[in-house]
Amino acid sequence: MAKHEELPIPIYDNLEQVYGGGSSLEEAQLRFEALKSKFVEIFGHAPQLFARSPGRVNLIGEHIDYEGYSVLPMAIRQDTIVAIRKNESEKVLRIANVNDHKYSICTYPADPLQELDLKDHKWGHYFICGYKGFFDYAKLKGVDVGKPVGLDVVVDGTVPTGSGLSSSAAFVCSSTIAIMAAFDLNFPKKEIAQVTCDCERHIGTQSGGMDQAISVMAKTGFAELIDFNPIRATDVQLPAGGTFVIAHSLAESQKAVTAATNYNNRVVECRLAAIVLAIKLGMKSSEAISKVKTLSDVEGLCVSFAGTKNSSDPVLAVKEYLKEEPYTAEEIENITGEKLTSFLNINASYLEVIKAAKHYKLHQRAAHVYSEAKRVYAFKDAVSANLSDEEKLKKLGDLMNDSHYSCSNLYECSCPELEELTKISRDNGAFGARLTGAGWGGCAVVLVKESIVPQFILNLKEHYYQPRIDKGAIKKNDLGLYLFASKPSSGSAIFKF
Ligand code: NG1
Ligand code: MG
Repeated sequence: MAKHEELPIPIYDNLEQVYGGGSSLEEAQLRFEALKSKFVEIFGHAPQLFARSPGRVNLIGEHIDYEGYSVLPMAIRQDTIVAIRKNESEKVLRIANVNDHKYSICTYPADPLQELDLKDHKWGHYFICGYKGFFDYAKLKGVDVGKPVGLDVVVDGTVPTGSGLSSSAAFVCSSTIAIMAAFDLNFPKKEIAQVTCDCERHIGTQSGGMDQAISVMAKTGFAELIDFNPIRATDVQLPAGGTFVIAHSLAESQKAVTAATNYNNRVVECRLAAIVLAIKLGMKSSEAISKVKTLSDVEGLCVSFAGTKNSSDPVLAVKEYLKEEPYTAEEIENITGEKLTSFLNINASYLEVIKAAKHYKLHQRAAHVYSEAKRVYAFKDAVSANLSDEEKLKKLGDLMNDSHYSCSNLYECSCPELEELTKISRDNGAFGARLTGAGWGGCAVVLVKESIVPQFILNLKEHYYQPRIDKGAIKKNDLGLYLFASKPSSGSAIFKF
């Protein structure tokens, strides 16, 4: 039998396989009907097909996917559905949203070579990421898709935006898959996971591939260990008796807008840390500059260094060779013998980072990445260890707490709201709590004993959310959008009815 990731995206003629039965199925039926009506209302004809992709919560392994290290997310039930129809008579892409108060219709030329105006960020840009990526990929595979035609599109997303639950990947993946299906094409999931990761970089964030990989390859009932180069997913069955609660800090993290000082800044800091470390470990600087892309590229060198110290811990090499005080650009250039602006001239977003950065915290960022990479494997090992479920849950909780402290202190991607929320969670009996996704706002993921979940949610409501409801930050009736228990749900799917 072909492996899960070798299979194409499943095509269904009903909603049951994805949305199950009972009230969630009824809810899904209503959503699809409303989406279809909206489509007919705007474009005057019914959609050809639908594609859906879920958001995700990352359980552990933060800010290490772009460094080549494995991560451990699970898909959530919230998703993005894209309804689509080819429109041969129009040469435009018309992208509408069921929530037209918040997202007004965007129009783009039907030209896969168009450049996105990143200074003028529009929600429809994420669809264009998928559009550009689809044509690039078809070309790469030697598939003739003919001349670009117009597309009519309506989007319905339920993943909260700017929350670290990857609404962006859910949107990019469902868009790319919808476009492929509209052109009667389908590819193995692992290829689509890679394509959609490349696609999303058109928005300007230099992301790793975690979000797209889990969105495309998720399976109901399992978290997945995602490896990169090549992309691979391994099922992880979580211990019984524990539930992951997702809680929004209500601080919105607008990653596409703050990239230069937050997300892309860390990507650049990691790259510089990797190059400097490689040079200190004996690599010629010209070789380090041309070959070393990620901290995982240097791990081999760290291990042979650490071997002389009788340990194989790259964190030791970081302690030995990267100073704790932040590096100035000049200090780094003295080590590399080349200007940052010359060797980071690989893409425009790196140059934006250099312009905005005062200094570079190489020691702290590398220490986070190497220690977090180890925690992912410790988490996976704890799940399959010979322990009682309760003991396993305690271990997982401890690892999640350690991951949070590392994100907060070494990677500095937390914020006061996430600190408060994770502390309240721990004080109210959680096994562990951590920020999830890029951070700087967005959600926390909390591991809670299943039997106390209702009480835990009440406590969080009282201590974290009520004061904010009182101040009018959110409406009481909307609380369920910001605070909910989550089970691992299924990945991308195409629907043709
Ligand atoms: P969020 O903020 O959830 O989109 C981002 C990246 C991931 C990963 C995490 C941090 C994108 C699309 N996703 O997730 O690849 O690096 O941050 O672990 O940029
Ligand atoms: Mg995102």
